[in-house]
Amino acid sequence: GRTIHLADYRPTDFVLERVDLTFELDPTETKVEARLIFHRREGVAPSVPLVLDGDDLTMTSLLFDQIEMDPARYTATADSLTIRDLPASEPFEITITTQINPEANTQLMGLYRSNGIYCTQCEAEGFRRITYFPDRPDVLSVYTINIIADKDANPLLLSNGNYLGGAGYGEGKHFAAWFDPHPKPSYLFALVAGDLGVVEDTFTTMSGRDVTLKIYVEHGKEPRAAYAMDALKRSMKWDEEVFGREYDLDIFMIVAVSDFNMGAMENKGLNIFNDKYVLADPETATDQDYANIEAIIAHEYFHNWTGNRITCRDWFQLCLKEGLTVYRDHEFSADMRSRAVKRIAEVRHLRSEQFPEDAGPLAHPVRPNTYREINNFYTTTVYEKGSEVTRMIATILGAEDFKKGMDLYFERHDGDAATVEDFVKCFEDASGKDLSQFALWYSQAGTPHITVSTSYDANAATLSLSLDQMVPATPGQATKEPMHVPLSFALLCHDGSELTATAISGGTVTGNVLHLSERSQTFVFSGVTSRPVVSLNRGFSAPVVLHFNQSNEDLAHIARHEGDLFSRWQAITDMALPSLTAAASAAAKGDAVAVEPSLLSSLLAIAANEALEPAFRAQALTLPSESDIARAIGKDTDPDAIHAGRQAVLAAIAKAGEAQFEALFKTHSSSTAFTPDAEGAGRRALRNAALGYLSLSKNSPALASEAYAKADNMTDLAQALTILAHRFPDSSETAAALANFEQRFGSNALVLDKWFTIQATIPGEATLDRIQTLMKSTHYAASNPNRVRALVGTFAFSNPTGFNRRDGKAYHFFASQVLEIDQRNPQLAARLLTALRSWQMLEPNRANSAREALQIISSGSELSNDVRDIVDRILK
Ligand code: B3K
Ligand code: ZN
Repeated sequence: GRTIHLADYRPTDFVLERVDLTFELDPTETKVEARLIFHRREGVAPSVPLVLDGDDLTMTSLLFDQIEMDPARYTATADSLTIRDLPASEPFEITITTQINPEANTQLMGLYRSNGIYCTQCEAEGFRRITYFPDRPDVLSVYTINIIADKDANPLLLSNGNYLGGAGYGEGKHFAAWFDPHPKPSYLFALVAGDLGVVEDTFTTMSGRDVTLKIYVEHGKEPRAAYAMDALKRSMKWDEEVFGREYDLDIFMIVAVSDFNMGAMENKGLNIFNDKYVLADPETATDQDYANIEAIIAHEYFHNWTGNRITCRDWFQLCLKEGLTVYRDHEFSADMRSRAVKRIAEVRHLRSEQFPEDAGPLAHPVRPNTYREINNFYTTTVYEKGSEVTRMIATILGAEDFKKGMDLYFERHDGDAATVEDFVKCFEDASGKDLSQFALWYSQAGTPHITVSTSYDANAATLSLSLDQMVPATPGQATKEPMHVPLSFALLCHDGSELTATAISGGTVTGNVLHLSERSQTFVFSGVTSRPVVSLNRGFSAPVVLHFNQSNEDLAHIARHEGDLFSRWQAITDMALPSLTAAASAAAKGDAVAVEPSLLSSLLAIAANEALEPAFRAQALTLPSESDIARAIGKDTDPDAIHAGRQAVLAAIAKAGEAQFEALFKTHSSSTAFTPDAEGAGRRALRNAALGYLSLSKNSPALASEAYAKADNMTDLAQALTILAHRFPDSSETAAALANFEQRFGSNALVLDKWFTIQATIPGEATLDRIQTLMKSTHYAASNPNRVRALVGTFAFSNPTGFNRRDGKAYHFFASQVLEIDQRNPQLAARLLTALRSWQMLEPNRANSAREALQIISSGSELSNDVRDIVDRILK
């Protein structure tokens, strides 16, 4: 694949006026007739040919204005169609017929068939696997779709927009026609056909229009779509209230399918979802599943405005729709649930997924400027860091001007294929602020590191806060400019109250936001009558790494008194990390592990504080992960030592808090009726955190085994099973529970995925064998992306000791899996491969083994463009 550059963008030579598609569906021989009306763009020379994208296509006919085209005038290959001698200015019609094989489409891009259901996935470049087309996001057109199929096998025929009508079509067939009045790019096209059950509802919009809502699922699973429907209605209402956005068609449909490369897809009026993010009931879904469903239903719905009505000019602008839409779904979940707890979860996720990406060989700007395979840029940098960048704009502008900027964006760019510059300009125009330095967040990769120090002058009653920023070099960007970093802060007095001080010099401070914009800056505050404790980057206002050596007393003070709950959690984390990294080096040397007493007391005080919500207390009790610790250590990491050290710290906490954990476990176990809301989820999280510690201090599977037996919802059941399997993998209790789980849920694919994941993440060397055995079980399905991710994916991403076993065998197993998966599904293979993105941080022996495994992949004979791109960048 060749490299595409942002700088090379230019509009198409031909304008696409209308699209008419007719599908004659057949499992292996589907016929697609595309009637496309074009005209030459003004100023384009008459000699310029029309070049359309294709991917693996077979053309069976080509008409020009309804008449068979002279073969001398065109060249068709599997991946392009070039047509010459076209009219200089008047519109013309091209009719292309292609034949495709949905059944054989294992890549799950374009039109494919899964479990008897025809469905499509066109973003980013899947439409070109259906027909030859100007398959790029800046080509907006109005579509009419006709679908012809076997009536018995496919009573349901769906596409975007509004239903026009349908009828019988002879020989057991029928047809349906759909029309989408909103011009859209090809990546938002969708088609679904098959036999599915449906849940129906209606939503009345703010202007009083009734919208029909339909969620299609496999027959028998309708009751499990109720929560998704509820989440959809709440999303529609929220987008009206918070962003003033109203839905724009008469019908909104969601279809759940079981083979899907990602979470879901925002096709206009016809979202297609991985069924994992639709189906839920208490017996089969965990609280995390419910939260994910709520967030992803919202995300895809919100795309209707941020993505569909306003789309991207080119794929470099992907963050324009993704970062913004993630920001919107984060805000939605924060409003539906606990804002602080949601923020903590977001930051944990950002640090564990995006920070490593930004610090390793796959680092790229939020808006990349080159790519070889666009599918590899649906990354946590584009999505999650993209969301953080939007959040910073809101922080810098304040709520009111941010809202004005969003309104202006919707007003100015509705119907456009826009750019990041267009977006930023709206906020500049709405606020009068200059965001040119801020815009570096889109173009400079790497997580800024900010070093902080304070000095207090009692005589002058001033506090100086010195900040230095450093953005590390990243691939292709050796040197960096200083960024505009908005840091929310508080100065806390002895009694915990907030001090209002005046910034007298050093830089701009607006409200409680300090604007760092130079490499080095010292802010001086006056009127500071006693030494305050500085709480910096409240609410995680900027996605940066802070180096701020605060004393344990100061951190404990923040943990006790901060009004911002996020910062209280952060203080606990900052106290814990030094203990955890010290524990890792002690474990490596075989020394005893010591735990800072102030950490224990702060942690247990928060856990016991009934004034705090249970979900927050559970977050505080969940220490930084092994990969967080590895990142804090930074180089030459030994996953076994990190694991052993962390376990020792957990054991010390478990011992110190045993009585308290017993009490917590009891109070929060009392059976109240299950509700999937944040409050119920919080109680279960605290209870299960306590259970984890108790199982450690008692060093026995008995409690978890009992909890497993008594569980009346999937959250408690899966947590109990996880504790059993991860802490007592060889116990008879664990074997019994795993067998019971398999027997109870063997026929439910989504629940069985949990069974695979729990086993794939058992720490230690032995897990590789277990995984290889599980792959041979009849439950394993290499063709199902969810199953592959549940077993191979979680092993590579979430099992540091198992995956990084000393002898390198797991890397080699992984390499063979990546090569094998690449044969059928390159996107899935490439995504899995990113699990090795931080290999250079490992101690030399493991790093060498990892490199060997990468070289094996790299020398694979038939690598996809997807895997080729990732392996080349990781090895570079
Ligand atoms: N826009 C899709 C992702 C498409 C991924 C293509 N490889 C889902 C989403 O972000 O909402
Ligand atoms: Zn999205």
